[in-house]
Amino acid sequence: MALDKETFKKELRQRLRENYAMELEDAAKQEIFYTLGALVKARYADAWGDTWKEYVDKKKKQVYYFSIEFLPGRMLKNNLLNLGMLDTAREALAELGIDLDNLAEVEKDMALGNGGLGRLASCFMDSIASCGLPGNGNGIRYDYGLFKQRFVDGYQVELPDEWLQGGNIWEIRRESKAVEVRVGGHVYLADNGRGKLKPIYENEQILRAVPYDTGMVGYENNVVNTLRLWSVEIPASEEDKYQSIQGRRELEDLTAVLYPDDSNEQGRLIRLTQEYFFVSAGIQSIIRHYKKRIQQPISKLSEYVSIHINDTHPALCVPEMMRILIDEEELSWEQAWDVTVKVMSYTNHTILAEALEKWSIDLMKRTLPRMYQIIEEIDARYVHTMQELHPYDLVENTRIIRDGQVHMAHLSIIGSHSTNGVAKLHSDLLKTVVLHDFYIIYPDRFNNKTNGIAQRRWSQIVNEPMSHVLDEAIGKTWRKDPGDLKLLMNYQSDQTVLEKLAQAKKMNKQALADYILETTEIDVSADAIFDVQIKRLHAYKRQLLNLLHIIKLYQDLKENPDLDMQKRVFIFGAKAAPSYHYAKVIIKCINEAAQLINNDPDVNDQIKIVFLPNYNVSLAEKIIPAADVSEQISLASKEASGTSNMKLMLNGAITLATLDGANVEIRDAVGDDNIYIFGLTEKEVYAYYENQEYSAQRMYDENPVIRRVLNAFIDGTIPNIVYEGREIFDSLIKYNDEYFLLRDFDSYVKAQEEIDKAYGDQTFWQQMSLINIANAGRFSSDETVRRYAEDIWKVEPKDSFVTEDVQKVQ
Ligand code: T68
Repeated sequence: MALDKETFKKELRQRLRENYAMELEDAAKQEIFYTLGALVKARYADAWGDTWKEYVDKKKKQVYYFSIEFLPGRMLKNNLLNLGMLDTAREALAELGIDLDNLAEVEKDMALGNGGLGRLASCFMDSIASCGLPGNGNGIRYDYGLFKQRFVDGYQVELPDEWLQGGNIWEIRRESKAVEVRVGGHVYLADNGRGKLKPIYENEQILRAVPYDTGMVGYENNVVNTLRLWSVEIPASEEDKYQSIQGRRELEDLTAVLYPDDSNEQGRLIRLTQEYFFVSAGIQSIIRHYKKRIQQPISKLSEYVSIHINDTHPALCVPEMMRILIDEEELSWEQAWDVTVKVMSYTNHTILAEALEKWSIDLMKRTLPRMYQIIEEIDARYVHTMQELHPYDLVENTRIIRDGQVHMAHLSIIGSHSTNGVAKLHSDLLKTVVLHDFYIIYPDRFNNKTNGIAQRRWSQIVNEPMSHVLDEAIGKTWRKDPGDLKLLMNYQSDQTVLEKLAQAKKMNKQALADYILETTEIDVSADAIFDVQIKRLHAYKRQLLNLLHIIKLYQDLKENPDLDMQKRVFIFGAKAAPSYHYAKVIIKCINEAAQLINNDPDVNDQIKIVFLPNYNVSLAEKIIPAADVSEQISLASKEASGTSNMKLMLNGAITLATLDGANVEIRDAVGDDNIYIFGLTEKEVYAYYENQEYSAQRMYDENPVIRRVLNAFIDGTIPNIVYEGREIFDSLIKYNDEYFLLRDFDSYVKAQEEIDKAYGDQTFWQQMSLINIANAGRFSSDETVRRYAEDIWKVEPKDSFVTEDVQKVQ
């Protein structure tokens, strides 16, 4: 049933009266927001129930996406858009004197993730629902999301993210679906009286896992899937054991905080327990549902259920499934293994060796004794089978338990039927380098699924000015089918369209400039090039290379204030893991360089640095539509894919990139003339590793520009970084520049100079920008999840959901 403006207003008023006993005119922003949230939730409640009922009635195969991180950001506008209510709500609210965008700011970001990995999981949730695919998320409901970042004296300071304060309107606590998870203690095997062994648990701790469900609303298709997040509680039966406040705290802390790890594993007990907690709770609830509602033999599980292991954090899915099938369902090991491998699939998101997860045997045994027993058995059987077929070294290198550690990637590959990388280059590197030994053993298990983004959010919601220009030029079909953005290619030389796109960009830049002024007191001109690098702070992502180039420009300008160049604003957004010292040093240096440059009258506002604090999904939504240049400058081979590159391209930014991750595919999509590529290729990087002939010292000695730039870090040019500057200098010279910044410096500077020139020719620039937008459709996560669904999960979309259901929603 269509919701017209008048009904919308009436319902909003009515609900406000019911819930807050007040009139709209007296209500605070918060109260209106919560009321609107409840109204929206009510609009999809039936569809949510119906979707689930249909999956059950038709016994449809469902996929469960297990991820220790989900990063949805704010959900109000996304839900409004997907329900086909965004325009109605905006206009109706305006008539009541309320600005929707302003109201939407009340919602706290749901930031249960660090970066790309968690955001990808949320883009997938949106796309799975929007493609009408039967799929659900399974994760942890952290009480505190990723820390809030502030800068004090240029240093990063971390504050708790109290996102649940004030309540979360989207979730539903499902008491009746709680399950128990057992950790710690001892386990031994005894006869079960029927000729089989069963595990006997002693002194174990019982945790109660309570699910909170959030509806994942599909785009105008009446499908609402479920994101299930688990929270820990003390079971009633165990209350007596937790009489001390301290004991209760320890237990309740299990789901209190998200590990701000990014790529460096810290190997902490609580993290391992977190991993088991959400895996065990999730799998138990899947099996319970299967037995109760699907009622098929457990040996047929893989015909109805697919489980995806997003990075290795949920790798315990493999032994936990084995535990349930063997210990509880009493399958034989062989039967259970057959089912498990068919059900599981795994995505790898990194090639950095230090980020590959490993746990010490000792910790695993103490924390999860039954898991360890099962992993040991999987490992022993793997070795036994493979040693007949392959050389000793190959088997030793690929086994799960090695050098006193449990290798989670090995467990994931051996225990699943599919392992994929997240961009073509990354998937190739997995096969040829990182997981080469596994590729020899299981060639058929390896495949590529290039990442994608939820394009509706990253265009329609965040960039309305551009969306309207697109509607006018190519019609509205691109909103449902991003492939239709291609139609824009017909307007490459259409001055009117180019001009309108440029105006939209200018509006977005002005809005960002206003935000920058308000939050940082830095005054930037919307006429300058907005040059953007937004991503987690990590040495391999090379924010430092960006800074080195800025320092060079600064020195050039000091020497020649009349230098002929475009105005530029360098915009950064990045959090460093709290324990990642070097990343924090880089933040400090960027902030001090900003102080210096932004306040030096000689520079005359030609260049500015803006480091916006607390980069998160909502801030990305402000920055991305306003970007002219997208910095994707990781050392080739290190970035698995990247996804901000796709979001920026979709919003018409020109990519400045190394041939790394998905940048390679962006280059293929737009052609060499519409992207700026620089730096070593991945092959050249590997060649350096092999012949070890790289000398940063030599680059410093022989290249006066590099020398002058690096000296700025230690000679007082950049003030207030006595220790930090030295550390940066040493990392590049004394420790030989692990990420080849100096080797790529000249070609980076050259690419930047070309960008400067290109921006001077506005028509040329606008054409490049248009070509980028037109070719972004292939990076839609709709397409990505369809590939997963067909090739890996074998789940099928809801039949004919398009036409009838769109009408139903209206
Ligand atoms: C990212 N990985 C990749 N990891 O770096 C990025 N790691 O190239 C890719 O586009 C993205 O995944 C999606 O595939 C991460 O974001 C983490 O955040 C992480 C968190 C905990 C432990 C290890």
